[in-house]
Amino acid sequence: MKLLATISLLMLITASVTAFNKERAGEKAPNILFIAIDDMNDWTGFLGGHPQAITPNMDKLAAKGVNFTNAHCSAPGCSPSRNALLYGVEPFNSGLYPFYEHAIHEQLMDRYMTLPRLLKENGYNTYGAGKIHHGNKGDEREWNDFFELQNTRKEFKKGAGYQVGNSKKNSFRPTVNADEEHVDHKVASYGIDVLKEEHDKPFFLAVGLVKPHLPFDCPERFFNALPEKIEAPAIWVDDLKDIPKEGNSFRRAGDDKRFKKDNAWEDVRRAYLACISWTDYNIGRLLNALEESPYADNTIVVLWSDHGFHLGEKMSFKKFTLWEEATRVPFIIYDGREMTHQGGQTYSEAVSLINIYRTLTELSGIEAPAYVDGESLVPVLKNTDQQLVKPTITSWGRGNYAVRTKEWRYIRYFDGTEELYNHKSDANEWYNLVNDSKYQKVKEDLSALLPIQDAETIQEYISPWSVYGVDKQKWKTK
Ligand SMILES: [Ca+2]
Ligand SMILES: [Ca+2]
Repeated sequence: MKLLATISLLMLITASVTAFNKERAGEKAPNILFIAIDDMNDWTGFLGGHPQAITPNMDKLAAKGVNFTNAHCSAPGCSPSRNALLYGVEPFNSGLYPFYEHAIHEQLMDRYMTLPRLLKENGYNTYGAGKIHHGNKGDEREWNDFFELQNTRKEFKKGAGYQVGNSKKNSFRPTVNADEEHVDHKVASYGIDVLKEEHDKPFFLAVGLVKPHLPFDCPERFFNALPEKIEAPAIWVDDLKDIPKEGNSFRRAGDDKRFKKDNAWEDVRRAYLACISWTDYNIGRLLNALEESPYADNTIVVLWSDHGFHLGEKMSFKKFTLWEEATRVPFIIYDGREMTHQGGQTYSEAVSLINIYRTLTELSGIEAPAYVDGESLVPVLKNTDQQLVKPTITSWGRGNYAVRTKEWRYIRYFDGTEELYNHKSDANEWYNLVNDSKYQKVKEDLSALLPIQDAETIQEYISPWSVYGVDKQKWKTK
């Protein structure tokens, strides 16, 4: 019975996948420059998450586009975040909560239509480079051309700095290699080359940068450009006392302890800020190439990061939590045609990256498959007073959800424990208000926004290393 239901659902989806192949992007359809960033939190100039961040190029883009200052990922991990965004389905509807090996895409491609593939099948030439999906592999169903990275694990020569033992990943040292030898330089250069070509069809150019993901290494001048003293984020020692057991289990407490013992937090934060500046530098190269190209006035730029990052807040390092540090992301849309808005606007209502799919299909005049989650942000691009209809939800494992509004964050774990934070009075999410009787109505209203049903976790091809901080059984059960 269950199998039959699954088969008929698949047939329904397959039917809808083929139905809109008739649609074609017209000659006037805009080009799209899609910039994917890995692990960048709000430590940028245009989001103000760290006062010493140096990001002039992204700041410039934010100043002429719409800067979504309260944007959140569908999941605070590379693989589930990117699967949600590119397939257009929330983890609680797809069952794609954890990390997956590359082989999962074969079955997902049968089930869903990815955004690049939809564009390719509807009149776009699609070009990709670097980390778009989790993993760096191209697929000819999605891409006319894809620049796959070779030797991404190549060992760089390193300058002085902090490193955990011999760990290649937990390294926070500058490189002494030439810019051109770095992955993100190559990925951006590929994008620049595409922008220099003549295009007879609209193009979708996806550039996937791999920094500021660990290891936090990049050319030394980006380390040197930072002030001598790096400020710590706001951290309160008693913050954890009102957090339920499940929330605590997501934290990367061991890293925090190690960095404290090694007196290394400042070095770690400096290296992270340096890698953000290096990423910004490569984005600047790309945006300059766009400005100098014939496509400057007919290209939509979408810039996003797959999730945020803790750098000591809540005594945690990395991502994989349902708190603000891990879910908030840079997200900018700039429409070079200036048909939709005047530019230089901010949007401070909560918004999810799940909305990128429907936004880009609307802007390119192609119908999104009916099953695609989220809603188009085109009304917001036209008028930033516009309210969205759908809630902004982040999933981390089946049954664990956060919902963000302009004022609130509400978290509910699979065992029913909860957190509630008021962002007007408590931007650091220090004071869990869930047991305060004054806010029971708020809590109930927010709780009603969470998914009523959630898909079973797809068990095949789960990466063995996908379950950071989470008991593996919890991916399987509620
Ligand atoms: Ca990531
Ligand atoms: Ca607290």
